[in-house]
Amino acid sequence: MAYDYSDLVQQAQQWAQQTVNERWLAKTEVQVLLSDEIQQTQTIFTNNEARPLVVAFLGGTGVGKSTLLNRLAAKDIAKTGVVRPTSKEVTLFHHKEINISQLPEGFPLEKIIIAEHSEDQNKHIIWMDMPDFDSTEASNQDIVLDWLPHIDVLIYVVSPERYRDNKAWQLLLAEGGKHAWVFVLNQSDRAQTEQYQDFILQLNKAGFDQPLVYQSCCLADNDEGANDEFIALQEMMQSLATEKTVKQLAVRSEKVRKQALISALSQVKQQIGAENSQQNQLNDFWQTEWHSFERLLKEAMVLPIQQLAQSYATNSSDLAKQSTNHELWDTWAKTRFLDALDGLILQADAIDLPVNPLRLRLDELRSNVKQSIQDLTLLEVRKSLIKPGNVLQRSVLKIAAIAEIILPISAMGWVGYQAFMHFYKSSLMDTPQYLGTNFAINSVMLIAIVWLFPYFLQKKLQPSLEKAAVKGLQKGVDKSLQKLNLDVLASIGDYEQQRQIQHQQVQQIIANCVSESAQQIDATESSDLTRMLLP
Ligand SMILES: Nc1nc2c(ncn2[C@@H]2O[C@H](COP(=O)(O)OP(=O)(O)O)[C@@H](O)[C@H]2O)c(=O)[nH]1
Ligand SMILES: [Mg+2]
Repeated sequence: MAYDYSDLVQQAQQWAQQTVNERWLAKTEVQVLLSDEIQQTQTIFTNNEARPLVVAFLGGTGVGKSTLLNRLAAKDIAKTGVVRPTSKEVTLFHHKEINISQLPEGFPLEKIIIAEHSEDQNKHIIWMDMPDFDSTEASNQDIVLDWLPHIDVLIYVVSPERYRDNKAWQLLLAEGGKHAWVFVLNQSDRAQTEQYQDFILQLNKAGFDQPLVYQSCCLADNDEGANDEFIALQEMMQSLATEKTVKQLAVRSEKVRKQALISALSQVKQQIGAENSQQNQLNDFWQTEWHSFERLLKEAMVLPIQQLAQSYATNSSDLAKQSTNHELWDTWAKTRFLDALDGLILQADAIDLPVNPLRLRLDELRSNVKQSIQDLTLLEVRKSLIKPGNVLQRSVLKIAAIAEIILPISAMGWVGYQAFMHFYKSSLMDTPQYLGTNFAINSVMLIAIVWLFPYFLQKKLQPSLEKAAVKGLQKGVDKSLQKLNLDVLASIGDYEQQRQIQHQQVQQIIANCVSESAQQIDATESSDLTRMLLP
């Protein structure tokens, strides 16, 4: 599907606005898409299909543009003069049946003179006289530039002395491809053959292989018979002013303008950085940055972790309050982390990536770091304080607790049984007697040992709360650092993904600009027309 130029401009500008809003690019970086030249999409005619050919005299001050238009009109419609700058306004000379319905917005009406005629031979042409392009008044140049997109054929008028060194020549070099050009060496009464030949040579150099160059002399009394091809120029333009030419030129100009849009878009596109993903490069860089940060931080955290563990162990209410005097994520840690992030941003800048959206994503992250570290470490401390020690420690403790009850009871039972049995047996035989002092001492010792052993075990194996808190804190710090690292990697991933999307979007608009089958100018059909165009 072929898009209209105005649609494409709209697409491009919408995209530009969005990239600015999302901080991918600065306003100044998309400025080229907002230039007058790109933005100019209106036409001066309501019906573009059957519009007349717009032909304008362009050139430096005093070369005779206004004189030429007056000669064409056979009356003084455009102001002429010898004082610089002469013409400050645009003069339009057109058939009364042509309806110039809507002049583009912002065109200063007081700078437009419109003269109508009823001559049929000029029915399909709007002739225009432009303000002097090299005049000292800057507004003159603006007017010319504003009108340029509405003009099909530029008649570049020069005088024998000056045809290369003025601003109009610069315009020809810069905008040559966008228009059809016809050249007039006016004031031929004062020209030398060499000047005419040199002018053609210069045009060859500018890219016109066979430029259409007419000489003219506008003196009322051309006594010396100076070269004057003005009538020929007029007739050539009249024969060319067909619907087909207008259409061909319009198609060509649209194509050229689309090309300009493509180059503006490509220029802006470069500002979004390399087309292929830079994620791996950023990730790698971040990993090295992260490793040194992590090592440094872990070394620096040994002491605060111990202090914090102590305070948790001695005063467990600190855990509930969520606040202690010891901060793990202190200003020092925060500054080191910000340094690491800044390093990443600098790296992105070094490989020509737009840094603002990356900074935006990282900013979001850095504001949450403290809270997230605090939450995670607190959770881990609680977990490890609830279940202090390791599995072996905890199972031995359990066994010891059971043994503390079972062992003394069994020992006492056994001692009681022995004492009873001995007393019973001896009473059956002769006189009942006790087991004696040795047995009593041994029994007391046995009971004491089986009672004390589990107690001792429990006492010794009881895990220290402080150690448990240290373990919890370390685990919490490890986990939150791991999470932090992953968060940064995710930010990089998201940034790169969005950057790729920006590329795809602008690439799509560029693809839309490539018009499918722009009508070519048929060279055999109109050689004059092809001579007017830069290849
Ligand atoms: N000798 C000579 N003077 C001319 C010719 N055409 C125009 N002039 C004079 O050049 C001066 C500037 O002409 P003008 O049409 O105002 O130039 P513009 O600034 O290009 O519009 C006027 O004094 C004209 O009379 C010409 O063919 N020969
Ligand atoms: Mg003038």
